[in-house]
Amino acid sequence: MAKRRLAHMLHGDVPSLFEAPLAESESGDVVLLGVPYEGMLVPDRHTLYPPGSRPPETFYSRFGADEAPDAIRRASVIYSLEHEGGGVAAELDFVSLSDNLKIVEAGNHTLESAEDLARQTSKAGGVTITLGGDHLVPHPLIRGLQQGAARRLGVVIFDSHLDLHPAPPLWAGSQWRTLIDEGHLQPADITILGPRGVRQSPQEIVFAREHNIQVIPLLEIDERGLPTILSELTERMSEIEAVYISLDIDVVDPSFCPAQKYPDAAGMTPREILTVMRKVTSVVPIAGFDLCCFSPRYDEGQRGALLAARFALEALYACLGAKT
Ligand SMILES: [Mn+2]
Repeated sequence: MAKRRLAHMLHGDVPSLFEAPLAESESGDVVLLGVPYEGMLVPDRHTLYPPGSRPPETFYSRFGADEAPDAIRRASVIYSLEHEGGGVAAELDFVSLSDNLKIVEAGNHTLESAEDLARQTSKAGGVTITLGGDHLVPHPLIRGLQQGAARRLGVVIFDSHLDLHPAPPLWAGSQWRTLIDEGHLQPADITILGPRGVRQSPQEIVFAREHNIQVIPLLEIDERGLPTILSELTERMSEIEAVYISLDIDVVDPSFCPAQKYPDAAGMTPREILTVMRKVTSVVPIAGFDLCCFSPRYDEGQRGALLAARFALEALYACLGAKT
């Protein structure tokens, strides 16, 4: 019996995401990339560490999101497009992903080069699927996507936190506000699903309410039920031209994924998240997806990396709908 070999290696012992072919040009229906960026670390309200620094861990902060893209790629061979048939998806009536989408892996990028790549990709009509990195990562991606093809872009954010701080403008707690300030997003087109716990600040919810950003805490999903929330969400998105989905892994219950920068017990289940992704992208074409704040050094048996890869796979499924 012939031994199976990994089909596409990105660098060293790291395969490409889903073993997708490496990009020779940036054009594809779907461009997969990593942004192993973790910077502007904020250990307290008065100190900001520059990108690339490695401050000591504290009780309040975990690091290691810059190690996430390669860890997720390693786990993603479970979902390899090199399986017989090229990624035949049970959830899509056994359609082959590779036969219906040109999927390329563009490797790891800086914030700056990710923005360029997103611009070229959306200009060519493609979708970006990005492995972060901390939660600043959607900032350059959305900027680039909007520069390449300006659309009324809705954003569905899964996060335990609002990330609507006023300053500093470029860190993983202010990115949505900065995108609004820069004119790339309209506040009313933003929905934040899943906030819970006490790691919140009053000024963020004041800003959200004043600007009509839809915030749906996890408790509201529990009390009113996901089907009701989803029908209101899709109704609200009826005038949206495309949707960008941003998934902070800390929205997930840490029992499913312990490898989080800011864990908080009793979160969303993976299948709830997949259901929302599926429903939203069935009514609005997907423009891009990112998964952020995964820290592999806290993972157990690739449990979190496998889940992260599964979320990226769901985004890939959504791209089939965006194309047809
Ligand atoms: Mn968060």
